[in-house]
Formats: sequence, structure tokens, C-alpha cells
Amino acid sequence: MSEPVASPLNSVAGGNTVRGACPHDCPDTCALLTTVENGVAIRVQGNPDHPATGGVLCAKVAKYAERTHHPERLTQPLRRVGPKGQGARFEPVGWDDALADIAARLQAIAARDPRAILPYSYAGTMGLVQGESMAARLFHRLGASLLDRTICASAGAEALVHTLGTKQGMRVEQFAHSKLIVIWGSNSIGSNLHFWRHAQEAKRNGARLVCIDPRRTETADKCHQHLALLPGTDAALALALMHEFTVHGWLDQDYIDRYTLGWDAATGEGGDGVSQPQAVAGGDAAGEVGVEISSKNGALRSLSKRCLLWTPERAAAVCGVSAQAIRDLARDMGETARRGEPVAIRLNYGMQRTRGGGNAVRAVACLPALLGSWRHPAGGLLLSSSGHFPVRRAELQRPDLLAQGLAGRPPRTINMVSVGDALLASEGDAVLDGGPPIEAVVVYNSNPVAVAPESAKVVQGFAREDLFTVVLEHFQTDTADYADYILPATTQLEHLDIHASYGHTDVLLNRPAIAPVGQSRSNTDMFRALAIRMGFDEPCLADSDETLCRTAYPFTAEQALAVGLPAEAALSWDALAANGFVPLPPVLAPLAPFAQGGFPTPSGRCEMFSQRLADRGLDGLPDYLPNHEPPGSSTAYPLAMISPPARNFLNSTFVNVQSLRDIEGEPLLEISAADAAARCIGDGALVRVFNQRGSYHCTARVSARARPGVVNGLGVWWRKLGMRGTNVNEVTSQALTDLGRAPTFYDCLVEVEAVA
Ligand SMILES: Nc1nc2c(c(=O)[nH]1)N[C@H]1C(S)=C(S)[C@@H](COP(=O)(O)OP(=O)(O)OC[C@H]3O[C@@H](n4cnc5c(=O)[nH]c(N)nc54)[C@H](O)[C@@H]3O)O[C@H]1N2
Ligand SMILES: Nc1nc2c(c(=O)[nH]1)N[C@H]1C(S)=C(S)[C@@H](COP(=O)(O)OP(=O)(O)OC[C@H]3O[C@@H](n4cnc5c(=O)[nH]c(N)nc54)[C@H](O)[C@@H]3O)O[C@H]1N2
Ligand code: SF4
Ligand SMILES: [Mo]
Repeated sequence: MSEPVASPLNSVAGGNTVRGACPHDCPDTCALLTTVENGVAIRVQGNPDHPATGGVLCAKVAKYAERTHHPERLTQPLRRVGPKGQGARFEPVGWDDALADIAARLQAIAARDPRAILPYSYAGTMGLVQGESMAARLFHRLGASLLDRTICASAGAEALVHTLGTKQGMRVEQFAHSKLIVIWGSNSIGSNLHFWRHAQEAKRNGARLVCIDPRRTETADKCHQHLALLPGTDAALALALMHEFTVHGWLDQDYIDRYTLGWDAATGEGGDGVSQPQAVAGGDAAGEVGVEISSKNGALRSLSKRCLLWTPERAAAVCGVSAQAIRDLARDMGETARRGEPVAIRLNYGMQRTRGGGNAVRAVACLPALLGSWRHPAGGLLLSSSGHFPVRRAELQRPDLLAQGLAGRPPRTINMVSVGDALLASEGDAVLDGGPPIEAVVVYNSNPVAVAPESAKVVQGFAREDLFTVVLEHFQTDTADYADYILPATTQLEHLDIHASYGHTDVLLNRPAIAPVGQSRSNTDMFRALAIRMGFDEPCLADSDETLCRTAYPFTAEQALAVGLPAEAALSWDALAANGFVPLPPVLAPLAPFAQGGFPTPSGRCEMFSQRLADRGLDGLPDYLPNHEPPGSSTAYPLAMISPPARNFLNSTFVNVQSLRDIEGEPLLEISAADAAARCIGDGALVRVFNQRGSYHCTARVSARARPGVVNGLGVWWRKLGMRGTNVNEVTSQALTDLGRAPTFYDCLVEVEAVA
């Protein structure tokens, strides 16, 4: 092999360089340039022509060639011999034998009840084709369980949809022109590097930067103000900011009157809007867990009244920060807005991983409307830009095939967060959603044994001898150790795909740069092959990757109109194929999208009060909901633990790339000097982190990055590459968030002890 693999879409960017897209679960969706020599990818760089990438990649993906040509890459199908789990042994098997046996085993289960088959996938690749296109078609046709893909972003997604009406927001490049940027629940330098470039430009232009994060991150280091609040207390802070905006007259009453719903009784049809102060206070204090803090009957309709209960002092006590810091932040935001200058919030995922994460996002998402920040292109908020993309999901995924597969049975959905409980559940358990026990799991684009909460149960579930497990992977991950078959998958350098982004507003195309390594096959190719062996002859189960790419978006005026968009929303396939990226047309990604309201909610307003939530028996207004495990509420487990990403890993991806693991060293637990001293823990000591669910070992890093009362367990290590075969998810719980059925990784109490 000397040339990049031949493909109609494999025209090179110049010489031996191929244009692609970063596949990872990262808001930045960078445009890649891969240099190929003798069939080997020797270098992966950022495409300088793509403005959002600016020619710069993060340290992880700069190592993508090392990962792709890793000596431990899976290059042939494998069948397990001997017991499941860490140390499991496998033998090579031919593709035909592997696919025939897998098809036969799945069909035997499907003959009884196809819902006993669970596909388990997430965002190992964000590609629309190698993600849920052919996979979804096959599992729909089969009638398999549906997977509720909630492990990351669904609390915030549901919150945004119930407040702004959509997952849309500011254009990311506009942050460069903001005058005050609040980075809320995000470590931009580690997780959103290309946003940080714009924030730095704003800073050079005199903008003030504020970081709201329990951890003193490298991003916090570079901001003017850092509020190190306790995990899960963001809604209290947001309500206190509203309090200050109100009492100091910083509200944009004109914007509120025209474009919002639920701020005061006039726009919200009355109701007292007042939750019970004594009950709310219960959330602050130890031992008063679970006090419901407001009426859920939909009668409370006035956020202006609710926020008046949240003095800075009261929020300060809940958040564990000073009242003055809250006043200062409110003043900065309020006075900047009053001067007519743009205030921008970069809201991310940190706050979503606690019980009240959905309410917290709703509360924060109300702030730009109160200040009128949406009037400016450089003001407002950005959580996710994914709602701008006109992805033709139904055409890609063909949910219509499900009825055929189910043959009269009701569909059943399994929440991926509860996979531990689901695998161990018996007939009738609620977590099985009315369907049968799970008999087979097909895992692709995910590593649940490492990333899902409450490892003890996840491991026990995957270890079931009667469970048939197939894992499509690049490497023998912790999950692959439990497989009956491991199928070698291509990486982004070896397959075709098309991308959206949740941090910018460009569509990207990824061309294969090299031939599949070894005998590896793309996810789509493997699912097409399984469909044939299962005897499914629907033509859509044979669509090529190029056809799937062309299906992903409206590329003609007729296709745009057919999905209810104006003709000018159609994308240009030719421009995408020529450049590797194409910006969304302005009609889909406007500057200042809500400058004149136009929120796509039922009322057309920014819904501070949501009738849709009230109709579900939930609080129609955002409120502070204490954690499932409130900091300070347990004497046995006095420390709150968060487990944010390690900068050089991407979730559990890259943990096995030596050059990156060398930088991270070993699993670390950041702990404050006071908490360490109280436990006789020195810097560098081996410690055990434990609670009622389990324990794991790591190295203590006594550090000002941890605030007193909170410990930071960094990164989702591969269990087998960490210490003693475990990782941080031994202690996290399967409890869910208020909205979006999402995980509560950062709502977790632990104790820490030195290990002799
Ligand atoms: N290098 C790197 N980049 C990544 C990832 C990775 O693993 N590594 N993961 C990717 C994925 S899957 C995602 S979803 C995104 C996440 O993207 P972001 O949310 O932008 O990034 P994180 O670094 O997870 O930042 C979350 C921050 O929230 C803080 N935090 C924890 N609890 C709370 C809280 O209750 N309130 C507030 N205000 N802050 C809190 C954490 O300390 C952490 O610094 O990043 C993506 N990018
Ligand atoms: N404690 C704790 N746990 C967490 C988090 C946390 O902050 N703290 N973060 C959570 C978050 S935000 C997320 S999004 C989840 C992420 O969880 P996952 O989506 O499971 O992410 P990864 O761990 O990166 O695993 C992705 C796997 O997909 C594989 N893969 C990549 N591309 C392909 C492909 O084309 N084909 C196939 N077959 N496989 C491919 C990779 O090799 C990798 O092993 O983890 C969650 N878990
Ligand atoms: S992980 Fe994010 S920052 Fe790194 S190359 Fe991919 S998209 Fe860019
Ligand atoms: Mo995520």
C-alpha cells in the first residue's frame, strides 16, 4: 500500500494530506489534516483553513496517529476462551464464522423476544454515519430495546428545550467580542480549547472573565474571578444573581415584558410564586435531605418572587462561597449589561451531573433574558449548538422499521445510566421498562464497564455467564474483557463520515486517509454484514456510507422543504466535498438568534415558567434542588467528590496511549491541605476512596485545586490500567437527575484514607 485508499470521496487536500474531522465527544469538532506515507498515517494536524480549528489541535488528537497505529490495535475478530473479565483470553476467528455465530445467537434470542437484545453505544465517534445510522436501522428492524442515550448531556438538553425551546445559542466566535464572560461549569482549557481562544481574545480586548467551578481548574487560574461553589449548588447562585439584578434595578424590563414568560405575575397569570423559605433552607443543612422545596402543582408562576427569597447571604451559605463574591459577580453582570455591553455565559456540563442539574441549567438560562443580553451577537449563552444542525435523523435511523421488528410488542427503552441495574434486573423490575430481562448486549462506540456509574453492579452485570456480549472496538477495553466476541473497528482515519458539532456551527466531512488497519471494518460495514446474515432484505440496510452521508442533511431545496425548513437552509454537498467543511447557512445559525425573542417554545417566549413541566407534575419554575447526597450531610462520608475529565484523556479514550498516559501519570485525587491533614494524608500518598457503593485506589495530590470539603478524582481511567483494577466509578451512583434521566456522577459523598 502506498496511496490513501481509493474512494469516490477520497480526493486529497494536497500531496499526501487528507481532510477529515475529529470524531471525539468534544464541542470543538476540529477539521483534521492527516499526512499519509506508504499507507501509514504519520501526522494528524489541525486544518488552518477551518476558522473554528485555526490549525490547532488538542494534545490528545495530535497523538491520533500513535493511537491508530498502536501495537495493541485490534486487527482481527476475536472469540473468548475461558472466563469473562479482566485477564480474559481470546482466540482469533474468521469474519465469516464470527458474523454467522453472532447472527444466529441474536436471532435465537429475537425469536423469543427481540427486546432482550440491548444495543449500547455512545459517542466514541460523534460521526452521524458511524454513530447511529446503520446501527439504528438494524436494531430497529430487529425490534431490539431502545437505548436512552442519557449519560452526558440530557439534563441540560431538556432544560434548554424547556427554557429557550432549543439547543441553540450564541455563535462561539462571538465570545471574542463579549465584555464579560462567565464560564460556568466548564474547564475550557481542558475540554473546549477552541472556545478558550475566543475568550482569550476577549480578555485581551478588556473583557472580564469569571469561572464558576468547585475545582480551581487551569481555566479558573486564568480568569479574573473564581467562585469555587459546592457541587450541585448552581441554581442557588443563579437565584441570588436574579435577586441582586432585581433589587439594584439591573433588569432589562423591556426585554422581559416582550420576550419572556414567568418572571412576574403580569406575564405569568398570577400565582404567588413563593416557595416555602423554611423548607428551602432545609436543603442547606446537614441531615435535612430530600425536603421538597416548592409546590409542584404548577400554581407558582413568578420567578421574580421566588428569587427575592434568595439573598446573597442565603445563597452563600448553600454554595459555600462568600456573599460578597456573589454580590460582586451580580454587580459585574448587571452593570456591564446596564452600560449596553454584552454579557455572555459559556454554560457547560459540570453543573448537570448532580440531582438538580436540569433546574440549575434552567435557572442559568434565564439570566441572559433578564439582562437583555440576547440583544447582542456577543451576549447571551451557549450550552450546545447542536440544535442548529438540520440532521435528518429519521431518514438516517429509520425508526419506522421498529414496528416490523417488534411485531406487535410495545417498544422498551433502557436508560444507559442504569445499565448496572438493568443487567441484573429480573422480569417485572421497573428498570426493564416492562420488557424481558436482557440476554444480549451489542456495544459499540462506548466503554460502559469503565464509564457507567456504580461499577460494582456494571461489572457484575457484564460478568453474567448467561449474557451474550459483542463489542465493536479499536482496543481491548475494560468492556471488551467481558465480550463473547470482539470485532475490530476502523478509526476515523479509515472510514467515511459526516459531522455536526455542539460547539460551533459548521458541518464537517471526514474522508478516510488510510486503508482499514488489519482486518478491521467500519461499524456500518459490520452492521450491514449482520443484516445480510439475519436475512433482512430492506434496501436501506445495504446503503453505502456515501449514501448515508448524503442522507444526513438536506442537500437540496426539496429536502429542506420536506423537513419543514426554508429552501435556503439546504447545504452544499459540493462545497462540503471540496473543503471538508461548510458553515450552516445564516438562516440556521443567525447572529443574535433571540435579539427579538423568537424562542421556539410553545409560548414563543423564554419560558422561565414552563407549563409543559408543570403539566408533568414538576415545578414550572427553576429552583434549587439539593443533591441526592448533599455535601456535609453524612458523617461517614464527609467529602463531596467530583470526577471531571483528565485533560489528556477523552473520557476513557486515550488512557492506553502511552505518551498521554505518561503525562497523566496515575489516577489522582486532588484534596485540600486541610482535608488531607485531618486524615494524615501526605502529597503523593496512596489512598483509598470509598463509600457504601465501593472503593478505589489512587494517589493523593494535596492541592489548592481542591476546595475544602470537595475532592476531585480526575479522569475515567481504564480499570485495568489504573490501580488495583478499579476506577472512580466504583463510588458513583446510578441515581438520576431532575430532568433528562441523566447521571449524577458529581453528586457523590465519599471518605478517603491513607493506605499503608
Ligand atoms: N480533555 C478532555 N476534553 C473533553 C472530555 C474529556 O474527557 N477530556 N470530555 C468531553 C465530554 S464527553 C464532555 S461532556 C465535555 C464536557 O465539557 P465541559 O463541561 O466543558 O468540561 P469539563 O472539563 O467536564 O468541565 C466541567 C467542570 O465542571 C466542574 N464542576 C463539577 N461539578 C460542578 C458543579 O456542580 N457546578 C459547577 N458550576 N461546576 C462543576 C468540574 O470541576 C469541571 O471543571 O468535554 C469534552 N471534552
Ligand atoms: N465518573 C465519571 N464518569 C463519567 C464522566 C465523568 O465526568 N465522571 N463523564 C461521562 C460522560 S460526559 C460521557 S460522554 C461518558 C462517555 O462514555 P463513552 O461514550 O463510553 O466514551 P469513551 O470512554 O471515550 O469510550 C468510547 C469508546 O468508543 C470506541 N470507539 C471510538 N470510535 C469508534 C468507532 O468508530 N467504532 C467503534 N466500534 N468504537 C469506537 C473507543 O475506542 C472507546 O473505547 O462517560 C461518562 N462517565
Ligand atoms: S478532541 Fe476536541 S479539541 Fe481535540 S482535536 Fe478533537 S475536537 Fe479538537
Ligand atoms: Mo460527555
